[in-house]
Amino acid sequence: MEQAITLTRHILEGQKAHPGATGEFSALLTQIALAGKRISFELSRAGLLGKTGLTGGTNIHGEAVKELDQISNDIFVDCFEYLDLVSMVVSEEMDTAASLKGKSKTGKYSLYIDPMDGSSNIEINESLGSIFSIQKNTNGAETEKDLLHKGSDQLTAGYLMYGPCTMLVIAYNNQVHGFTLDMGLGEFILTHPNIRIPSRGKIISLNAGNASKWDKGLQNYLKYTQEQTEKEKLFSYRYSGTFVSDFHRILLKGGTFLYPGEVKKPEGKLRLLYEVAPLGFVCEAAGGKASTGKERVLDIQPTEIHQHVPVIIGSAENVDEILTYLSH
Ligand code: AHM
Ligand code: MG
Repeated sequence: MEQAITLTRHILEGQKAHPGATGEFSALLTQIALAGKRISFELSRAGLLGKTGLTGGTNIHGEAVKELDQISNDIFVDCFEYLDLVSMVVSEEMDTAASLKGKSKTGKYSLYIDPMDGSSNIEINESLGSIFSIQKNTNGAETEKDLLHKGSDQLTAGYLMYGPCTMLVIAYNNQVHGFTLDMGLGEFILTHPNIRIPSRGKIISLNAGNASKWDKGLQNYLKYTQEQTEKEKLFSYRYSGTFVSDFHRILLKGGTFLYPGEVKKPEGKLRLLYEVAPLGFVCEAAGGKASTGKERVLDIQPTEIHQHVPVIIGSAENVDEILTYLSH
């Protein structure tokens, strides 16, 4: 353990390597880590304290809000409220962007979060996640329109994964690093430095129950993977229903995660600003690809904060292969 690189040490060393650094980036990452520790703690007791149920409310997407959706959202807001660095927060659990400019008007950054990803898995004690993205406010951030930045402009993005261990995966400067929470020390330890996604992989992660509603080309791709699997075991299907966990498996093992649009609902289910763009940023920084089927995820100019987009994300060769199947 003596040689362990904690997140704090990693951040401070990064700061030293950039003499002009203001310490702001370090402060932002420290608060993300704090939010992750607090949510992880809440999750570890939720089953015992009977906090796995619904609040009775519905979010902007028409989904029933779980108690832990609300708790995690409040934790993120609380961790950034007093910092004076983040001026606006966009969250899956808040209908409109929240302004954190109560104390001063200096917030230079905006935060985008899916505070509890995979919340339908809460009551079965399945792996869950939180997704985050931070953008620099180029022209101030007064209105929701000012928050509609392309994914390629993200300063940093990543996720927390609450599995058997809690992990923090962060992408910035074209690098991806993974940290594992040591519960005893209360510190994230660098366990996965410089993650690179395999250029090709066997895993396919999708909800096959929706296949009859997809584009014909994608149905043909699914058929092809089934035939190949029968013949040569070229593919293997894995799906947990938590985007973070399904993506994490792809990041480490290679393959593709898909949540396509349907012919009658082409925009798909997942949200651009706080689900698809952040994980797209992580994937590209690790050497992979993220596409909607029509364009690179990070090139999309958002038109509204809760926008949905289809996604095909993972190993570059797998994503390219899927794109050749799609009808345009
Ligand atoms: P959530 O953020 O409200 O939990 O919803 C997003 C989740 C993703 O984590 C997951 O990939 C997807 O919804 C699963 O959807 P489905 O049950 O339709 O397969
Ligand atoms: Mg989600």
